[in-house]
Amino acid sequence: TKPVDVVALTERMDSLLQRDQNKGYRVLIVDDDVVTSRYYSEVLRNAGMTVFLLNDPTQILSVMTDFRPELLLLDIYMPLCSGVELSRMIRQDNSYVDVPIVFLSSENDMANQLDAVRAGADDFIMKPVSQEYLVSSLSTRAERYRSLRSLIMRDGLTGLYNHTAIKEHLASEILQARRKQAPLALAMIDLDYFKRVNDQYGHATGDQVLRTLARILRQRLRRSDIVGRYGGEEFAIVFPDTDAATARRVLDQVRTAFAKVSQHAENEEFFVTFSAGVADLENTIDPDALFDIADSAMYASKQAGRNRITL
Ligand code: GH3
Ligand code: MG
Ligand code: MG
Ligand code: MG
Repeated sequence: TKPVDVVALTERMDSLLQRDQNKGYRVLIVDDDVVTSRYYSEVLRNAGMTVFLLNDPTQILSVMTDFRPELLLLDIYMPLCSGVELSRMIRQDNSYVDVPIVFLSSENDMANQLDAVRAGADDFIMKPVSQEYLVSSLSTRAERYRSLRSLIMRDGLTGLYNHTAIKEHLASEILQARRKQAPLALAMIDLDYFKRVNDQYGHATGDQVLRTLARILRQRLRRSDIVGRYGGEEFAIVFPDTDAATARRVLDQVRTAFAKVSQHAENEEFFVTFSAGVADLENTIDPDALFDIADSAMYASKQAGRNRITL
């Protein structure tokens, strides 16, 4: 074996770390002071973060839905709504109970700092603050949030979004679609005769088939399409900016490709298909109802003989 080139390795690690530095953490700054907030947002941008600067705190909820911040940097004193009130309001929303909230303020009254912490803030940074301190303390929190989130929102077997995550995404995508007057489609997928796969080739082989389908979905769909494992051998896909007919066409190519994949168990080769149902906002704007409609369409595909997609 060749000796390890430590210098080259270190250099490669350095450049990797550099490139991944602050991995574009999405930071939402809410501050009524245009000048200072612009300064802080530049500091964070220069450190590689993605910053949304909001000077009007009353817009916060819709900005959060669209921008999905991984950290909030709040000012305390704002004319329309104080940072403490904002923090309290954000913490009431189930989707944001764990997003890090950091106050940046020249407030040095202990009682007010305490108020902020009681309202759910994770940290309180006093102005003026050094760039290095601000950047490191925010990126540490954003990073921890991102990795916790991915543990909570991802399915362990396939790496796709899990049931909770896909439902959350659907709800927020529906809101966005309505605001943009854009279409949106939802597909439900269920593998055909999957019990037989497990019975004939074993559970581990069944799991391998699930991972293969997950990979093909990721490869063939757009990055903006949101793919999740809804349950055991059921998958759900949210197609933003797409109507049901288009989603069906795209998914039909996936169906054809997947049916051709040669699956393996020991020395045996076999093939697996799936059935799917597609619904869009023409039918309903309620997330649960949309799931039900897509599910009924999927069931119709089963009834009609499987390996097909119903609209
Ligand atoms: P149908 O075409 O009607 O869908 O037939 P089916 O056999 O797929 O029936 P059904 O959807 O009711 O069966 C689901 C089966 O999927 C039951 C279970 O054995 C299997 N399954 C569910 N989750 C997993 C999993 O995580 N791993 C594996 N290997 N199998 C799973
Ligand atoms: Mg202010
Ligand atoms: Mg099933
Ligand atoms: Mg099935």
